[in-house]
Amino acid sequence: MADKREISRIIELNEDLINNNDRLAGENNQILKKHDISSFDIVGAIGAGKTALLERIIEKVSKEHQVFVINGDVATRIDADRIEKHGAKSIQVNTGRECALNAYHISRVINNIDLTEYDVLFIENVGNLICPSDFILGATKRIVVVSITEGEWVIKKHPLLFKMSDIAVINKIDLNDIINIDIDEMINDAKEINPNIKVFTTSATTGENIQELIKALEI
Ligand SMILES: Nc1nc2c(ncn2[C@@H]2O[C@H](COP(=O)(O)OP(=O)(O)OP(=O)(O)O)[C@@H](O)[C@H]2O)c(=O)[nH]1
Ligand SMILES: [Mg+2]
Repeated sequence: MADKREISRIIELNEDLINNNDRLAGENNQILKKHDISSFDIVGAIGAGKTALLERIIEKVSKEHQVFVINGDVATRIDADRIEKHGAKSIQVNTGRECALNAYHISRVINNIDLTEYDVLFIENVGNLICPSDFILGATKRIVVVSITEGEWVIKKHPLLFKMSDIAVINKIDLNDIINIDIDEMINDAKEINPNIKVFTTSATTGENIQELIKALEI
């Protein structure tokens, strides 16, 4: 078992990691601002519909905006391939054993593409409602996505990401005829955790409320 000194060294290393991440995230934010790029970090549960929502958003905005997407995924490039079919450029970052993207991943990408070609950046994080809360990435706004199929308590159970986000999306509302949960209760949970958060209930399948969500992005 680790002794007290070893434990405090581990805590210090962890704090260093988070401090370095925050510094790099600040640099990312400056670079993106310098290029006038609106940037969004999308976090959320596995399979909640992050990529499907991005597909719908990109379909609607890609005539007016040049969009770049960074897709975080443990192992595949499935999401990046999906995105590229909808009129945006995309790069997949495979995180392997890490359960979230960090600012270093984003720094490597944005320092290796021609940012003058884009005015909107979406970063889809690895599907996870816990790990991304430790690592800010440098995007201007954070969007947290859950869906009604994760159960009506999913927001209450993961308050941290809702505290840190500007927009919350409750997706897959088209399935509520079958699931039959109290969606208003989920909206209240998000507002109770973060009174400033904007909440949207959407269906990436039917397109319901996607336009309203796009309006809230203010791109
Ligand atoms: N019925 C319904 N299905 C949806 C909706 N949004 C996404 N799906 C389906 O849910 C599954 C997961 O969607 P994705 O967009 O891959 O979800 P994700 O959050 O990007 O998943 P990961 O990147 O793997 O974490 C797919 O089969 C989608 O077609 C929705 O609004 N309604
Ligand atoms: Mg995805």
